[in-house]
Amino acid sequence: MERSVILVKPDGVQRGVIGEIIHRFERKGLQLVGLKMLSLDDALLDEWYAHHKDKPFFAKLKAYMKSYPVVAMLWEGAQVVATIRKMVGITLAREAEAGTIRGDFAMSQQYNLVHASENTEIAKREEQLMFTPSEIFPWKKTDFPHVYLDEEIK
Ligand code: 3AN
Repeated sequence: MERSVILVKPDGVQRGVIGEIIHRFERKGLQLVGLKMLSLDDALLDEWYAHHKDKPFFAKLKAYMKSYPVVAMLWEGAQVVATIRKMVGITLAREAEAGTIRGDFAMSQQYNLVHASENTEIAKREEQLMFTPSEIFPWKKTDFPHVYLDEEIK
């Protein structure tokens, strides 16, 4: 099944929404297969945000992402990358749809609480950058027969 990497960013850790974010994904029926707190460094951020390295906000973005620890999560589910992007909302948080994480809890373009893998290819790269194999737990979630049809999780 598909996996997506989520970071609760420094503002999300400071604002105390780690539990809220986990709660939303759990209630949705997604499966948590990796979870840790860490401080990001320049080497990881340069790879993580390589597509933003020429943007005017890159230096500020890096300084912000290093300012406090983040919480990294790996979530699994059918088409989970797109599902989570929808639940997170658009980058400019004050214009994000009500009912999304950013729409409900944030106002800023930079301080938008959470990072979510953009597509399945990026999700695979981010999983490898963020988690070692021993930090990933493919446990059997016994409620799946109540969450999915059999053919949806083949
Ligand atoms: P998203 O997180 O919605 O996928 P990206 O990948 O475009 O957004 O941007 C990555 C992060 O860079 C955002 N979450 C946000 O913190 C920051 N960012 C994006 N655009 C801007 C901007 N114009 N000014 C300041 N920070 C920005």
